[in-house]
Amino acid sequence: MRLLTPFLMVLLTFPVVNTVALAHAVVTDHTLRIESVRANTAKKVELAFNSKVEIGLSQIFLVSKGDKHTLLTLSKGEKKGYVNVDIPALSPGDYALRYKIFAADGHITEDVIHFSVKP
Ligand SMILES: [Cu+2]
Repeated sequence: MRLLTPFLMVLLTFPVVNTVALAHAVVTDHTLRIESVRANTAKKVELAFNSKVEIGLSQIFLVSKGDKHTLLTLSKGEKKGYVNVDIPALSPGDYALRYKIFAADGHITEDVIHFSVKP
């Protein structure tokens, strides 16, 4: 029993950890993958999450050259878990969206999506 206990703990912990991880808001799709962002043209990008998102508690920053962060405006997307973000007109170059998404379950997910603006 002494030896078995650690094994049982591992077996019991794994499914629980898995379930919790699945409950977090994770980007499953976003329109930046499909369409490119044109230079000097403001654009609305839709991000799809696998969980209901609390818009008011979530933040998306535009990261530009020199690690400059700009807070972007978010709005509710058409479907559950969809968030629209307004990307301002940008000059050609490499950018990223750094997001902190607050899921309905109270967890925060942070990640970065890279994209480039073509001339
Ligand atoms: Cu969670």
